[in-house]
Amino acid sequence: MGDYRKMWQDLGLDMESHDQLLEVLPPTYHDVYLTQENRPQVMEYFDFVVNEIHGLRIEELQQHKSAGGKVIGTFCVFVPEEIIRAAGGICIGLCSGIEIGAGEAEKVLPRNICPLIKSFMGFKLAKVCPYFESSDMVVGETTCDGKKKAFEILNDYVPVHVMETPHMKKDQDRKLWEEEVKDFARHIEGFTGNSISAVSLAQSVRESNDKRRALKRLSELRKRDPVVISGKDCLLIEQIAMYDDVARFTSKVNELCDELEKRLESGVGIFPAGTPRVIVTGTPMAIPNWKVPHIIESSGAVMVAEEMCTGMRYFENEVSEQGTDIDSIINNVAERYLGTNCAVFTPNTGRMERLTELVKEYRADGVIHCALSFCNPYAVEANRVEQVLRQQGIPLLKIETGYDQEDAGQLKTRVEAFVEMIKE
Ligand code: BJ8
Repeated sequence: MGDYRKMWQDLGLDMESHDQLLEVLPPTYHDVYLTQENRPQVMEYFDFVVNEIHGLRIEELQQHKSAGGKVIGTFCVFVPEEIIRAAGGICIGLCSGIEIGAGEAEKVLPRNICPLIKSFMGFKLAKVCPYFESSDMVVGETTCDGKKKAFEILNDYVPVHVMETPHMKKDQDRKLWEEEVKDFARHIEGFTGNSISAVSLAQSVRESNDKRRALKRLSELRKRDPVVISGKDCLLIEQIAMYDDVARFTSKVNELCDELEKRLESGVGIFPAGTPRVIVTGTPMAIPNWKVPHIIESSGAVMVAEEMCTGMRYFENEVSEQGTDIDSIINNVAERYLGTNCAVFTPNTGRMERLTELVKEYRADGVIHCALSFCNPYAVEANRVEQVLRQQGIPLLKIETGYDQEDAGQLKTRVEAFVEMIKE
């Protein structure tokens, strides 16, 4: 990575804490990613993006801001990125996948709270994230209680706009959500000073759909045996999707798929044929949370799909490209996002149905349900997942964990036992 110290200082980062963060990431990345054998060549691009995670992309954001553009940070796949880009903004998924600034966060939050929430508060209060410090505004949502209340506190440090997300999918919820998306569009127009036209929104919808289609194409390639790409690499790509330039990212994912298709023709796999295949479901795994995937893929199994927001929920559904007037395009956007099977919905039967379909489509031998500690929606919904999978005779392992490495040994023992069981 080049020398970006001046840029970080200008952003107001706490340089000492930031240096500590930068010392942790490269060895972890090396151990988890760069030790994999026979990786596709195009993964070099994604390695480069991670290497430059606080460098080049931040520089791009600063250039955008210098030209009068806005950067808008988000924490949930419910926030329609199309609308932000249609108003000339850049949408950045703020990561929150590492335990950092916990001491600072615990000054304003309870100790026992989901690590994702503690992480984003810690990032902001400890001033270690250049994405956060580049964000002119953050968009929150009323998905879970912890986030909803934490956004009130976050608003003391950065302007926060909160979208009210429904918790059911009845007709009145759809209407509420459509209105909420329209209100969001108005808010973004006011904030950026740019109006959203049918043309700009349609263009933005097409770009996001192209990105989704590229990720879907990659996902389809994972159905084969032997698998052509590791689940860890796919998770990384899904994490990078949240903050990279949309057109560049899409073209790199398609380039990767071209390479993988050639590998398929010549029968080259990344794991031997017959390696036990698992689907991971649960809370999102924000960058650099690779703990459980790394354990899975170093315990004799391969992840073939992620039924989570850093996974299929991010790219499975497209926005309909049928409408031509602004109202119908916004309604199409709202409709697409309401298809997200987040555990904050009740009931959330769509998730169970999709999960069992995925097990068949991806010929999975088992499912690993992974919830972040203190995440009530997913921890409680694990019961419904278990019930449905048991009825269908699909093996399940349930894990609850945080961002620290203290339980890594114990988790590895449990995952290894599960892999042995599904092998039989
Ligand atoms: S659409 S999964 S990205 S809300 S892990 S903060 S739920 S206590 S992240 Fe999520 Fe949107 Fe749903 Fe997806 Fe709360 Fe649970 Fe923490 Fe969570």
